[in-house]
Order: sequence, then structure tokens, then C-alpha cells
Amino acid sequence: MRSIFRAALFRVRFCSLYHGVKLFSLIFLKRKGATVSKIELCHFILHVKKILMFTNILLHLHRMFLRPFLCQMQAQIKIDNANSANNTEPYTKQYGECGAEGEYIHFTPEYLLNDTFIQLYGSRGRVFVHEWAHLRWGVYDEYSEEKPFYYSNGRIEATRCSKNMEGQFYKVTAGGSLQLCRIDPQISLPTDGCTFFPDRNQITNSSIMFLPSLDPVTAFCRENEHNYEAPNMQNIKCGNKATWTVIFEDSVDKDALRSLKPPEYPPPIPSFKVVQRAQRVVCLILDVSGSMAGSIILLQQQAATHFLRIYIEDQARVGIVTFSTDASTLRSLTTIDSDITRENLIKLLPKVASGSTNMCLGLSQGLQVLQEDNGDVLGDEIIFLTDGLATDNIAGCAPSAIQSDAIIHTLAFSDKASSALKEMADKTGGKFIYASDELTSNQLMDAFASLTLSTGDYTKEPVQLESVGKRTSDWFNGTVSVDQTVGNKTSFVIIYEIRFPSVYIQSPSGSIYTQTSMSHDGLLKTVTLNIPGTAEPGDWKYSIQTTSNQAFTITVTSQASRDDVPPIIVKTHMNQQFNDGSKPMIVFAEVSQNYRPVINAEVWATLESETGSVHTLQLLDNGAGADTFQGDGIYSRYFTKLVNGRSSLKVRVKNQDVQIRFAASKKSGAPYVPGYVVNGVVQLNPPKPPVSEEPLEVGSFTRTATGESFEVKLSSTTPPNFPPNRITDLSAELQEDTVFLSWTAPGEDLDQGTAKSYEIRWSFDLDMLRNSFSNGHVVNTAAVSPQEAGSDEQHSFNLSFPIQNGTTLFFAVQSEDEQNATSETSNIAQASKILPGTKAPGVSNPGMNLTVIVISVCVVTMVISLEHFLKQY
Ligand SMILES: [Ca+2]
Ligand SMILES: [Ca+2]
Ligand SMILES: [Ca+2]
Repeated sequence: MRSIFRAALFRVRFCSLYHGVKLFSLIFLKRKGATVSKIELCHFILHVKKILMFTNILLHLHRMFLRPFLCQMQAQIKIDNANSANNTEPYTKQYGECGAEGEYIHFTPEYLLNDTFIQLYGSRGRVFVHEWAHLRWGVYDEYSEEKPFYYSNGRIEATRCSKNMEGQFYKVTAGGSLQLCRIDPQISLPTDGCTFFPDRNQITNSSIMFLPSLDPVTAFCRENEHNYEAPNMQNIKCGNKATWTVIFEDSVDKDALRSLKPPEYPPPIPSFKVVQRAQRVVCLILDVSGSMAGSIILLQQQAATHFLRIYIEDQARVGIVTFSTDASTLRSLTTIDSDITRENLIKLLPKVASGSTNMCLGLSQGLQVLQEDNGDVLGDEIIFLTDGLATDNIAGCAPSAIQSDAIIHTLAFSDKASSALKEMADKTGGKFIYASDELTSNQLMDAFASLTLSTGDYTKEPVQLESVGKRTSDWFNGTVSVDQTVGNKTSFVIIYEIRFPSVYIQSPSGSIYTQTSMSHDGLLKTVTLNIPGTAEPGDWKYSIQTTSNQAFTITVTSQASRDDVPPIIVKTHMNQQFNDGSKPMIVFAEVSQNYRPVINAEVWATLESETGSVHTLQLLDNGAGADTFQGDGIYSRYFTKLVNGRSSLKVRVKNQDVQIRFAASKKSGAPYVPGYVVNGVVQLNPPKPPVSEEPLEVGSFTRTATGESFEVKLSSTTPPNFPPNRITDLSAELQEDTVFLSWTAPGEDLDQGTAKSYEIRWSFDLDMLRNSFSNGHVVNTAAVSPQEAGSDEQHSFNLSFPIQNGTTLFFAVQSEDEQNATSETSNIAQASKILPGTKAPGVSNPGMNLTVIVISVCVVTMVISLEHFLKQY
């Protein structure tokens, strides 16, 4: 089953979420059929009156699905095994700003096939809607595992939306019986394990982002029912906005939703297109025009060699086409079945360049080659490499290439490369990568490495451990850490500019490899060391010695050492591919092992513009600034030094002398439901499936990865000034009459540098702080000078009056930079004063007469506020 589902990453194309049930039945079908490797759901344009069989959620959606998802790696809904045997929870990988699209939804086969999960999480259709809202509309969860309760108006409340949702609090013992919740006197909130059990019947119908499994829940929280106070991610990330508001005002579908018309009935029947790719079919289309002559054609040859030797997988079919004044087929589709086949292809790679640059001829020749196997090019790939100075009208022939259904990756060597190259990649699901011809940047080698479209089985794919270059006239030394997850097919490839250097490579146990164990290709200026068997884990040291001043690069790749342990991988991307300076960009890198976040790694991004300006940034997983969740293995940072033109993105990850940890992965996703209150009696669900967090000893590791290139066109001549970032982790505590605030420092420009000042305000009224920060009571911050971005900030102060028992206060911060640009208001932190021993007011238990369960003061029933209740429809 593993292999079937591993390959079963599928994409939803032009489609919406009508008939989630059909969608899932299709997955069953696929499993039984056992032949389908990829499912594409097409022509699914939707108006939804009744989404899914069970719910009556009115989501009028149509015309929304704009982006075709053309490869499994980019699949937005993945059905794949869990990251550890027992972790079957559905979740959405989401880490962007509020309203930004998430990365993907992950369902496990167990979750889809085992009906007991329906009881724990809700019906698959309902869960799908919840996950879809994370993925498509960038809304966040309205429950909180970290802060399940908070204090409001003298009552303990469950973190939820809407606040009209009723239920009771109990703790479930290890033996499965219910116990009274106890209050922790330190925080005046229930102790760990206390759980909110919602009533099965509710007077409210929201919210999907809180508890999609509950039958009465059919709607998102709107402003009139939104719980502004709940300390959940939705409020933290989205500035206390209701999910409904985010969907209609900030999401990618906001315009479509605004012009929405009532749907026609009946809605169209969805149709499914099932596509299977037996193996990868790829055509290299290489530029051999005069402008490529000299060092550039050599670079192309070196990188294409590396691709054919290391990256293209067995059983793939490869063709090679060149173009200049004319186009010619150097090799028609050839199945990679041995190293000899690879080397024969490598021998054909072009070495000389002359003539003009007729890109359209090359493209059409390549498309013809891709038809050789089966008469069409659907799902086939083109790798189109050019220095970008077209003689013919590439913009004229690009549309038909885009229409062809092939995936077109474009690698451009020149800043003059036509925008049609980027457009072809964008519109066909390919990648556009700009590579500088500066040898030490190693960008073309990296570009080829990043084009591998994953099948999802990372145990069979090369991983880049190192890619670095240097210009020197003596030594070029470095260390590459081979960890336990890799080691097979390890190769060191050294490219030199002028003269064959001396190369020494030392294994962790001290064996030294010299030239005699390496192969040297003088024409290709490449030295290669292939480590036989599985490379010894540990630090491998390389030393390259030259007597003349020249440039070098070293590229180290490896593969999984065991076929049951996927290696640690890293992926990187910018939050957008194009920027005009009005908004900052964010760099993301995801470090993971079999979907498990790898935390405590050191991650550096290098952003290099075509004009040669290089900016390095350390990416952080600290849950502050650009980073949404701490410890989720997503390392993020704002990129503020925007430079006009195209830029490349590369990250280096290392983990040395730090204990690496794998964190539990779920951050956004439908909640586990512990049970319900039915007629006043709690009906318990089976316990939550345990998440195994067995650590994997991997040792030190290094990784590099290249992201798609991006482009900046500043609309103003002066570079934009960004204010300090919005603080999202402000927290407040009250001890006696002293307020303790803590947060992570923002910077002069978003999360970089040092801000100039803070403005802290408080209020008894959350809404007031949220809507008019400047009307809050000001806190004297004269003594607080901001520290560097990312530092822990603390500030304590006394209010000028004694705080009454039972009082809740709200706090918020704004920061200012040197140019007096002000940040957005922080999340709103709250603190309550409850004197130990006081009975928490408002705590009641109307359920006590209806159940034999012992009741205490901390069993709380939610109060229905009918005046706040507004029916959604
Ligand atoms: Ca074909
Ligand atoms: Ca993170
Ligand atoms: Ca600034």
C-alpha cells in the first residue's frame, strides 16, 4: 500500500470543493484499482449550494481556481503515509501571512480509510472544508492546544469561536473516567488536561475553523459572532479579524467572492481526469547560439552532465535538442537504463556555439521529441536553457508551447532573458531559474538540481549536501557533514576554471582520497569522486589546492542510506515571485524528514541579484516576525533589501554541535474531538491517537537548496522603507499590581535591525485597543529601548491604581523606526487578576443535575448570549 499512496499525491485543478465525498470515494477507487499514480481533478468549477453530503454550508464559490498544479511535488492535497506510524491527523501546512494561501493539505491513507477517525475529527467532508479554508484562504485555527482556556469578564472560557458555543469542562483520567478540572492558582486557569466538551446541540452554527465536526456547525465565524478575545492563532495572525472577513477581504478569492452571483442549479457534475505518469519524459533544449560561446557553453555542458549523471532517474526517458540558427535533435527519447546510456548522452552534449538564437525552433523541435513515445506531451518536461537573447519572436510562439500541456522549466543565463521564459514556466507548472554565469556562484549546477520533480519518494532521489564556490590562489577547504539519513551514491564534483588542482578528500575516520581515486575530465574541467557503498557518516573534509588564481566549485550529492528512512530535505521559496516594493518579501525554507519538522538547524539564505548584489539572511524558526510558528521546521525571514531585477535564491542548512530535534508536525488542522455533551452527559470519544515522537539520531548534517528566481520592479526610485514588523507574540501576566509583558523584538525594517521605540497601551476593552490603539491608556516606555530584532523583550510596570480582583486587562504594542514609520498593532495580550483562593465568579454547572459525574466549581458551562446570536442565513 505504501507505494501506491506514496505516489498518490494528486492535485486539484481548476476545482473547488464540491462533493468532497466524491473526491474521497475516488481515492478509494484508486487504491482498489492500484494502478493510478496521480489523480487530477479537472473541470470542477463550482458554485456550491451544498458542499459535501452532510453540511449545508453556503459557500458560493466559482471561478476560483486559477493556478494549475502540474506536478506531484507541488500537489496541494497530498495523500501519503504519516510521518510516524501513529500520527494520522489531517493537517494543512500553512505558514504564510493571514489570508495567504497555504502549502498543502496532508491526509494519510489511514485517515481516509479507517472510519473510526470520523468520530475523532468529524466527517471527511467537514474536515476537508476546514483544511481547505487553511489552504486556500489563509485563515487559522480558532481552537488552541497551547491556550485552551482564557479568562473573560470573571469567567473561565474555552478558547473557541463563536463564544456562543456551549459545553462543559472535565479532565479525562488515564483510566478514561471524567474528573473535575482543577484551577492552577498561578494562572487562575484550569490545569493541564482539562478539556472543553461541546454540547452536541448548539444554538450557534459557527465555526468551521473551531469545530467542523459538530453537526450544527455550518458556517465560518463572522464579525458579529467572532470571539475577539480567544487566544487562538486566528486572532494572533489576523489581528482579531473574523475568518469570514479574512476570506472576503484578504484571501486570494476576495474579488471572485465579491462579484459572486447565486449559483445555477443543479451545480455541474464534477468530472475527474486521472493521469498516470509511468516515468519521467524530459527533453533538454540547449542554446548553442554564438552568444553562448566560450565559458557559458562549458557551464551548460558541466551542469547538464551533472544532471544526466546524478539527477535524472533510472527508467526516465531523455531527449536532447539544440538550437541556434536552426534546431536539431541530438538524441531522440532514450530510456535511462544504465550508466553507459547516461555517458552516451553526456558525450552528445554540445561543446561549441555559433549562429543566431531561434528559440521558437528549439521549442517546437523539443515538443516533437516529446511526442515520440506516445504521441503527446501531456506531463512531459522541457528543460529550456538559454542566454536569453532571442533572435526570433519567442513571445509569439510561447502561447502554443504553454497550450501544449508540457511542463516547461526555463533556465536563463542573462538578465536580458525574455519575460516569455518566465511566463512559460509559470503557466505550465515549471520553474524559472535565473543563473548567473559567475562560476563561483555554482548557480547553473544548482538550477539543474532543483528541477527534479519529486515522485514523493525521497529515498530514491538525490539530495544536495553542499554547493559552494570560491576564487583563490592557494587553498579552498571545507567540511560536509554526512548524516545518518544519507550516504548512498555520494559524489563530490569539483569544477575548476583554468588548471587541474590538487584535491584531497578525507573521510570522518581519516581515510584520504586523492586524485588516484577520482576521475578527471580535462575538457569538462571536472574532478569527480564517487564514494563506493554507503559513505561513512560524519564530517568529510575537502582541500583543494591551486597555485594559480582561479575559481572552483564543489557540489556534493548523496542519497538515502536506507530505503525505509527518507532523508532530511530542504525546500525554499519566496512568498511571491514578483514584487513592486509596496510589500516586503518573505524567504521560507522548510527543513523536514518524512514530513517531520527538523528544528534547531542553522539556515542561511543567499539572495543574489543579476547585478551582482548579494544579501545573506539567517532564517529563523522563532515564531516572530515573518515566522508564523515556532518550532515547525519552517524557517522564515523578511527580505527587505529589494534590488531591481531578477534574483536567485539559495539556502544552506547546517546543524553542528546542536541537538537536532524533530517536532510534532501538526500546526493547522481540524481538531481532535474528545467527546460531546449529550443531554447533559459527556459521551467520550476514544483517546486521541498518540503521536510518536521517537527521535531519529542523525548526527550533523548539511544541505543546500535552490528556489525559484524572483523579480523586483520598484515602482519608486527610492528604495522602500519598511516599518518594524507586527509583534505577534506579546504576552501579559499580572502579579499583584505589577504587569509583566514579554515579546520578541521587531527590527528597524520588519524583522531586521533595531527599532527606535515602542508604544505600549492598555485598556479594559479589547475592541477599543484593536480599533483605536491611540485611545488606549499609554504606558511609560521611556526606559525601554528596543533590542535587536529577535531578542526577548520584557517590560514590567505598575498601573497607577490597585487592580481589582477579577479584572482583565488588555495590552498591545506598536513599534516605530528611525523614519517614524509605525508598525501594525501587535496581537492583543490579556492578563487577569484573580486572587488565589477566590472562587472564580461565573463558574457554574447546570449539568450537575443531569449527570452522575461529580461536579466542582471549575466545571463551566458556556453562557448563551442570545442577543449576540445572529443567524448566518
Ligand atoms: Ca510524450
Ligand atoms: Ca517556523
Ligand atoms: Ca525601517
